[in-house]
Amino acid sequence: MTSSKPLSTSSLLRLLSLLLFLFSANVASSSAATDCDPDDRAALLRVKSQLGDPVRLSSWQPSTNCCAWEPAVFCNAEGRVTGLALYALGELKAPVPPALGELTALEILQIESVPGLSAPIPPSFSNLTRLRDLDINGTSISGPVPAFLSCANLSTLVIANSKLAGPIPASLAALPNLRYLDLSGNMLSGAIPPGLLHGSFRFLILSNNRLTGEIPPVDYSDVDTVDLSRNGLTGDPTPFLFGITRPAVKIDLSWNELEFDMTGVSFPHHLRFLDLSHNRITGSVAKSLMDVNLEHFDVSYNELCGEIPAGRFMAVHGPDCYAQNKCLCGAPLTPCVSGL
Ligand SMILES: *[C@@H]1O[C@H](CO)[C@@H](O)[C@H](O)[C@H]1NC(C)=O
Ligand SMILES: *[C@@H]1O[C@H](CO)[C@@H](O)[C@H](O)[C@H]1NC(C)=O
Ligand SMILES: CC(=O)N[C@H]1CO[C@H](CO)[C@@H](O)[C@@H]1O
Repeated sequence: MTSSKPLSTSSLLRLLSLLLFLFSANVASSSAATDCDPDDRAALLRVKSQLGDPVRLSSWQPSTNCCAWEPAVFCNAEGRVTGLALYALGELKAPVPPALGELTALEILQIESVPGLSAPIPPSFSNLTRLRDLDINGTSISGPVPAFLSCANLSTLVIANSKLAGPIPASLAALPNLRYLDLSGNMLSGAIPPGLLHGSFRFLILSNNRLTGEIPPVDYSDVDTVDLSRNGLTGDPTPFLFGITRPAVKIDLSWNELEFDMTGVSFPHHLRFLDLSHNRITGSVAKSLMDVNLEHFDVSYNELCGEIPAGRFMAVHGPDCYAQNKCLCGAPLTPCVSGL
């Protein structure tokens, strides 16, 4: 009998890619022949104790090789812990263990479906300078998206001096290697810190939280996916959408409280996925969308009005993309009344 939720398909895929990455990067450790680093073992035992000694971590015993502990510790050839996946830990009630920040060789940290895990992300995480992938999903962690995940001071500087060319150097962030940040399905609140999308980010997923405030503008980033859906974000995100030099391929801002006039917005041609549904967008559907080859497009549940632009890539979008707006007309909806 277990009270743990089964992992979602996406979680399983992420876990599989984690295993593949760690396996291919560190074949030497696959036999778990290397004994683990004593400091890392001590840190892991503190993590276990800070979690309240869950039964699921019963293989985590002193004087055993921590590289073989389940679930799921991964080491490199030197026995340093480079990956940790904590999931399905059963019923526990504990804050995020600060001792995780002592695992300074960590490259991938994944915590999934641990609803009893609460409290803010501890400041000790700023010591995880080698972290490439931070994935905390389906927990009760609260508080802000930590400022140490961004390089706020530098982005302020870049915005102030628009002559400065090139991406924000990620080396100035506390976690310069961070590329994949998924903090979806938690209880994070407050505003998204400015400078969060620094040079090395590829994926930023903050969906299903309680984030508020405006989406901060971005000057330079190589991000592929931005999913900020299902929060309470407000304001006009268009400076954000177009600040990105190499525009994100997937942008999901659905289920927020965004308010802007879409009429003159020029959407980047690289977009493949754009979901702006369930917001408070006004004006008419932007003509620039005719030139964007979107595989997924949704502006339903907004306050748009007027004739839907026709031609080029617009033809593939069905009526559902436009449902529940103020007064949209034209294909694929009903023809506009002449004189409108
Ligand atoms: C980071 O690690 C150093 C050295 O172990 C420690 O002194 C410091 O308190 C840690 N920082 C945080 C924020 O925990
Ligand atoms: C960023 O700016 C704040 C206040 O403006 C300052 O206290 C802090 O030390 C700065 N951080 C860095 C890393 O420069
Ligand atoms: C990527 C991923 O695993 N996302 C999941 C995060 O948690 C929410 C709800 O807790 C799921 O719906 C997502 O699929």
